[in-house]
Amino acid sequence: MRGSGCEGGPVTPPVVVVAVALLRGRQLLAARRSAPSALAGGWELPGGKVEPGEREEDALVRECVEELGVEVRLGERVGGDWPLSPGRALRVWTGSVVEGEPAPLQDHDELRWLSWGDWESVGWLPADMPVVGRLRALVEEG
Ligand code: 9L3
Ligand code: MG
Repeated sequence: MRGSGCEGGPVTPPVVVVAVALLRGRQLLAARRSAPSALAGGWELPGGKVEPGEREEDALVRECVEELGVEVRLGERVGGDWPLSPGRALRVWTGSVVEGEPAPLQDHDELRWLSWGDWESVGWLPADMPVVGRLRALVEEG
């Protein structure tokens, strides 16, 4: 019965982290983490943990207000569950800024709109790297 969820022991629900690939034409917004120290200096697609009872898309819109100070409109999902660490999955949407100019308000110390040719020019966090690859294919398809 191992892994079937029938052992009766404590079950840790999988943690979902949501992130957004903000696009402006073919430019992609990359955010450099300043915290926690283990991730500092790594570049990511902005986002964060979904709170209990919160819809994933709502969490992502909230994270963009908190971290970047902008209102975003979400587009399509990019892939399915991207592995993050044991028990945690990353779910990604495309999006665009509908109000405001992104600023590094929380957990980031730099933001960069990467031109199409520069998408691989930053040191993406390991979890985000394959997402960026898939996203390029999606954007290229139009
Ligand atoms: N994470 C990885 N890639 C991303 C995001 C938004 C988050 N694009 C990882 C970093 C943290 C965890 O997920 O270990 C939770 O993210 P946050 O709530 O600290 O932003
Ligand atoms: Mg975050």
